[in-house]
Amino acid sequence: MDNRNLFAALRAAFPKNLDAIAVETDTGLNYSWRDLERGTAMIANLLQSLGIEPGARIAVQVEKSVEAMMLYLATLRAGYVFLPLNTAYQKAEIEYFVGNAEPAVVVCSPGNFGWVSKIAFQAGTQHVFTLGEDRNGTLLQRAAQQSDQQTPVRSADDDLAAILYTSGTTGRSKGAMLTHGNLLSNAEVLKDYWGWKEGDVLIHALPIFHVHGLFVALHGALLNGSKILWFGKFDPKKAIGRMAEATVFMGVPTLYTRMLAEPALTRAAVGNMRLFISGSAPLLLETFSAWKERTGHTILERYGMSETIMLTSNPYHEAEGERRGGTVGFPLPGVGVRVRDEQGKEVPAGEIGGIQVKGPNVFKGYWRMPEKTKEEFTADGWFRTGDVGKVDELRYVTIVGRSKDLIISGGYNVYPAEIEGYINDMPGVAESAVVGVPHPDFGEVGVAVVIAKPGAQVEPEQLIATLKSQLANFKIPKRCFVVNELPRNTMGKVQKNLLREAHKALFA
Ligand code: MLC
Ligand code: AMP
Repeated sequence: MDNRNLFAALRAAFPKNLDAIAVETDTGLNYSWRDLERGTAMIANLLQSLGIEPGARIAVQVEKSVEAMMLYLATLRAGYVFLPLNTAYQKAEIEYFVGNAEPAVVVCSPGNFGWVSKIAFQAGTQHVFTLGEDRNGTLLQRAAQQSDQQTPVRSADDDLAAILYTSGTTGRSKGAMLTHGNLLSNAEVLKDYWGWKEGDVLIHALPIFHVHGLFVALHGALLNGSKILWFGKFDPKKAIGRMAEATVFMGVPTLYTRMLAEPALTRAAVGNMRLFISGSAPLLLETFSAWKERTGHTILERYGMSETIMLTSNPYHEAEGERRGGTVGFPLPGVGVRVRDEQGKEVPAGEIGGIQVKGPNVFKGYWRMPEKTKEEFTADGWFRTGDVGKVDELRYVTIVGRSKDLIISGGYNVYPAEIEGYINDMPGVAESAVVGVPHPDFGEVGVAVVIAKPGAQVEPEQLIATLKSQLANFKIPKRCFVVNELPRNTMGKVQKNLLREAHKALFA
């Protein structure tokens, strides 16, 4: 059997000269390929020295750093399962993920050790380490005592590599289980499809706890042995400032609109660039066109999700077709995409329905939720994405909406049902509805519409402040309205479309 361990495949693509620079950070640090090789070996040895079972989960909530990336690679290398967590998550959110995943190891920021370790120990986790932004914390102290030699474990396509929590179509967060085969096959397809070549340099400006920054961007560069210009946090001025030395950029639409607001974004500034990729949220035609006008580059939009990694992409090579704004391109090679109506019947080309997907990229199921997993697949084995769209005669896929009640804000997913749950628990609140409305910076943001209990007084500012103390900041509705009633249909269901319509110009 071939070793399908993802780390082993990425390692095999390192350049011959291990002393060349692999990562250059915005704080002026340089890491060679040898540093990545040695650092990941030492962390992998540390994990293996803990005596934990193969397949154990390593949950990680730390600020972005090259060492955090190495921790991800070391987890793969040692045969464990990486569980990344958004740094914005607060106590209740972490309690749920850690309780559900039962990780053997939790790694958190030094400043959060108090509350995170308490949650972890209560969930039965035996090992809690810290990792700070500046190469500080107990993880690296302990890893420093380990050997820098380690043989990557052997993995089969079906072995778990990562679990990403996502709310999918409804309800509580579910852990999407991704295998070495899912991640490696997708990375291999994209390397070819996006024309990665010698000399490419990637600007990495996304967080590394979701599909886009952790998998698509990182695997892309590493599988090509390409240097990474590393940004701890996205800064439009600084990103543009490095483009003369880079060739590939990946971002969510907010990153593109923020760069467009910079006068420094000129044709000359991007003269060395080969490819701009957008995804995770709809790219407005307006942004697509403005980018082309200003830079001469046609942004390549692609479509993906936690459960499937990348499933469609606009073409890189002109011979395969043009990059069409407003579409997410073609199903990737080896990936099946089809559109079905509500009865599960095939719809004609160009007609709208539910997007379904099948292929080596599709996840293994939701962690410890076989019933939920079954619900999301059709009888003939296709995964229901929860996105609504069409495939035209030329095979271009267009997403027109979502059947899942989901807001995508600056590339992060916000589930109205979760926010409504918190609001409804507040004293004085009878009921609430959270809807997404257009926003010039984040694309879409949440707005809460709330009904107070008879005789009770609900203050919007107070409500928002309470939510801020409970939930990740990007989930907080940007506005709150207290009203007497919510629009309902004859079945009594809240008509969110009418609320969206009523508030659509709030941030225009
Ligand atoms: C930050 N804020 C947001 C927000 N990000 N509000 C709504 N939506 C967001 N995405 C708010 C904070 O709550 C805070 O408000 C204020 O903005 C400043 O916070 P910040 O952290 O300093 O913001 P900033 O650094 O400007 O972050 C914006 C951003 C970031 C766009 C750079 O959100 C980001 O990196 N987004 C990328 C997400 C991503 O990688 N998605 C990929 C998912 S993978 P206050 O009120 O508290 O001050 C996926 C699959 C696929 O979807 O296909 O790729
Ligand atoms: P996540 O759960 O974070 O993986 O989010 C996945 C969802 O993001 C998909 O189901 C889509 O709704 C959305 N998405 C990703 N890429 C695009 C895109 N290019 N255009 C529109 N929506 C997208």
